[in-house]
Amino acid sequence: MSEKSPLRVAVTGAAGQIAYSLLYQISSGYVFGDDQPLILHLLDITPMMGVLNGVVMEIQDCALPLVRDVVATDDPAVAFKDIDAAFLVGAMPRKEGMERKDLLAANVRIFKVQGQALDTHAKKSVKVLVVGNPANTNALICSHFAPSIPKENFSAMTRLDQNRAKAQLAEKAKCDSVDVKKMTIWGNHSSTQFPDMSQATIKGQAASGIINDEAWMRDVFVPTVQKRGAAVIAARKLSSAMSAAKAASDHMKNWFSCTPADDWVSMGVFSDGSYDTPAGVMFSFPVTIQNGKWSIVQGLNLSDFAKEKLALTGKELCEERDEAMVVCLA
Ligand code: NAX
Repeated sequence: MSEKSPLRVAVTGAAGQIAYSLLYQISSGYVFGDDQPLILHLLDITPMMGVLNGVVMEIQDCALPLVRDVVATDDPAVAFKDIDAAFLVGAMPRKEGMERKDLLAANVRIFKVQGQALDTHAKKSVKVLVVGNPANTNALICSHFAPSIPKENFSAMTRLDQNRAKAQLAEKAKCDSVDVKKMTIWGNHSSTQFPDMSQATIKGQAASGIINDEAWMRDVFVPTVQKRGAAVIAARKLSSAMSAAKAASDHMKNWFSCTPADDWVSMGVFSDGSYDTPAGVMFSFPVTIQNGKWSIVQGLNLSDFAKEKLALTGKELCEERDEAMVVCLA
């Protein structure tokens, strides 16, 4: 059988800590398949080119059978040339004394430039996953400045939150996380996100019936998932990296193929107003994927508690969008 032609896969923030785990997972075949050759396009900022060179040396030293070439650059035009997939991980980190507003403004500028470069240089079929924070609003801005690429080709990562939630449910129910399905993260990848276990199943049975502890769900489960990132920083003195890379890999793996018949995944995607969410923001929904195309799961019953949480996280996303647009148009 003839070999598949290589996929061009861009990773930004390629000298950073998430990329350090992510690059191996992509290169090993986990994401795009173990018969899919790859050309890696690695982007970072100019001062990081020395470090990035070290990462390229390590990729070479892995002698990975699927990696056919590596392009390392500080120029988005080169990084995004003819790419099929983009993991936009690179972002400005929060520095001491920095207000949330300043962080948003700095990142909006980065994602405006990257959106413009994707528009000009990437394939129109490119699938773009934004990991760098604030991920949902960065994805929105990126898409806004790449009008020739369909809006459904942009998404923001909430898969880490979904994976964290599955792990918490599995621990509580004394099962494996693979037994937990249909776990939903609604809204923003921030502390306003709503991890919703009401539709989740454990070995095919309703998780809420198995756990049967409403107070635990509200007072332990939801805040634990919402604050897990901060708990990892407190323990590791560094933010989540291995688990973030795994989640980014899971997200893109499903997006390039499908979701199993008995499961769905959570992705930040363009809201069409489903479930009374604000249309036009990047809102995390439960989605199913067929042949590389996602659709929002419809017809779920939401409790008043859930509706309240969705309204709160939707309001935050609208505020972020409005602030971001002011920066972009300035
Ligand atoms: P690091 O600081 O280790 O790496 C970030 C890299 O991005 C650095 O090498 C930096 O030079 C590079 N960079 C900065 N500006 C760039 C630009 N304009 N173009 C290309 N590269 C650029 O951070 P890391 O731990 O890897 O985290 C990366 C991002 O992921 C952060 O914004 C972080 O907040 C976000 N996260 C998002 C998560 C999610 O679930 N959506 C979870 C994990 C993580 O916190």
